[in-house]
Amino acid sequence: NCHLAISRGSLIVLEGLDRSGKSSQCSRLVSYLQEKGIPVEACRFPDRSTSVGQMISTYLANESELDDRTIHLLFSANRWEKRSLMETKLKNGISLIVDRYSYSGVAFSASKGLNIEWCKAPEEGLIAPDLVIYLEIAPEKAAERDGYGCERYEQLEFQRKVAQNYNLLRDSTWKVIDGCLSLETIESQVREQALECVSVCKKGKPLLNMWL
Ligand code: NYM
Ligand code: MG
Repeated sequence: NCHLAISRGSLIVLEGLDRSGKSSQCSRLVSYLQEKGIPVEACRFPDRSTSVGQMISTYLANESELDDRTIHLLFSANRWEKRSLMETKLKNGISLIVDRYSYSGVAFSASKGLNIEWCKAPEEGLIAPDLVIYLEIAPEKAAERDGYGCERYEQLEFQRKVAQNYNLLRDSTWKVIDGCLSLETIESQVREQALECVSVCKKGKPLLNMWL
């Protein structure tokens, strides 16, 4: 029979502290892959467009108070509500470039003193990224960039703890890039990692679930 298998897309996540440069690199990478004719879409967490996302956004703006575990589970639910759509896209050959994922979920919540294993538990069963690009920047350096906004968590002391928790989460899917390099240098390193990842996934690397 004539079965044309579509090679799957890659799940590529960018992580890092606030002001580490993730969002700019995500959009640059998406444009680059598009220019190369690779089917790709951008997404980000929190996805503030859903009703769960609006609760998160209100909380981040300090316009509501939520118990630490409650907001943790809302961030997780915000990924769960996108899981099946993400799987469909990946299986249809579309690569996803994601600005923050479960690592943000765990690193930020654990910085409030929640147990890290407890934080990881609700992420279990989400799609595991094929590649995590971590833009590493000293919290002090990030704080020098334009200052922080007025959202919750955007404070130097807190970001120091987040950096320590990110360190505990590093695994074999992570590629760490020095976030203090020029935008262009970072961009070319991101491109190189992403192209390699896309080609490995195309060759049939299986889609797996968290945690790995
Ligand atoms: N954040 C993000 C969490 O605390 N948990 C999560 O699961 C995710 C995805 O939200 N300071 C935090 C990290 C950021 C804040 O994200 C808003 P952004 O990328 O600045 O919109
Ligand atoms: Mg932010």
